[in-house]
Amino acid sequence: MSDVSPDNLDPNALPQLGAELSAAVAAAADLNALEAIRIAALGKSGSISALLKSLGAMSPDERRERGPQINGLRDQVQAAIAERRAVLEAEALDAQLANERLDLSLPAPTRRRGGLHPTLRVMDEMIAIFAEMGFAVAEGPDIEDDFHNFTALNFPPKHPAREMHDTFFFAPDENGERKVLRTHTSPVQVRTMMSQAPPIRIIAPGRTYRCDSDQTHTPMFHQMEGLVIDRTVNMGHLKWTLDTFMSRFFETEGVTTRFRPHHFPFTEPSAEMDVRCDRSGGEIKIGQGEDWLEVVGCGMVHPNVLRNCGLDPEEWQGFAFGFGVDRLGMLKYGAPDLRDMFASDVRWLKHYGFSPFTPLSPLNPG
Ligand code: 2NM
Repeated sequence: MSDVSPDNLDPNALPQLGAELSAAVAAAADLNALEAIRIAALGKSGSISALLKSLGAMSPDERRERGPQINGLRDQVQAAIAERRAVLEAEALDAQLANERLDLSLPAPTRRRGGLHPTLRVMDEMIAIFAEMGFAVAEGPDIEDDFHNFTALNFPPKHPAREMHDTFFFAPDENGERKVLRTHTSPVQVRTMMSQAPPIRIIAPGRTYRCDSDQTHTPMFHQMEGLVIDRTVNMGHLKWTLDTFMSRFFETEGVTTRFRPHHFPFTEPSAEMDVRCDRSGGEIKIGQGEDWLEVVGCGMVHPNVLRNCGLDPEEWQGFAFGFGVDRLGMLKYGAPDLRDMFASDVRWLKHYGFSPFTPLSPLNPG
């Protein structure tokens, strides 16, 4: 390396050291080599650190001249290292991903039995109940565009749910369009309304994604939404459908429910439905007691949504609802923390999981 000790005042010494360090950084073959260069230049006794320390002993005039040069050199080398590190880290990740393979042909130990995850089981129970009421299952992609996830559903352009903290956005594609991980299963309803002639009676179960994590939120969770479109559908039909579903799901005759006014962009009027419950014993019991638990969002499909999906609101109307599958499953089977649902702890899965051969419910035995 060139001699740029603090007393070497050759005006070319600093640029030359910068060029040498940049070349060394660019040639660093791996992260260890890069770290060695960083320590030699910017570490406690590194060459640039020594220059920075020498500033203190300089006369004010000298410092005014040398200060910006030395700091500039430090910034230049730091930036070069950061850039090289990003490249090397990306290469290391690519190599790791290319090498990681799971051999699915390995024979499974015969005494260790798999089971159904509670979410899957709960989803099957729900589908069985709605199927009895004449609902078909509809599905759509997890990766959605802005139109199907937001615009068609009457979200105003600046609606907070579009913002980064709630929605997982992909990097923009060549047309500048940012795809999203769907934040609800409503885009499935949009796709159904746009591709099938009414009357429509569907449920849309599936994975949904929001940038959120605590005891009651996980970045991925499962939703089930429902949609009925016909010529004379009203809130009474909605209430009967949800009341009937809740009684059957919680296997208690006559679950008491109440509607509270609410707001969603895609329904008007909108409501949240609560079920009567009892929290006095430390756990939640559904269908009795003095407390209320919010379980479903719902409403009459907004005329703008119908129009956006090619339906004439003068001719067709409908109701829609949505709820969290994992959350309702936790309430039914008494698991306290939503995050445990996705932790893949074998002991937890054994406790809360289901044998594939247990009948679904008294209504639908196997
Ligand atoms: C909810 C609550 C209320 C809903 C609305 C629609 C559509 F597409 F018809 F506009 N799909 N789902 C809806 C309504 C979803 O989830 C809490």
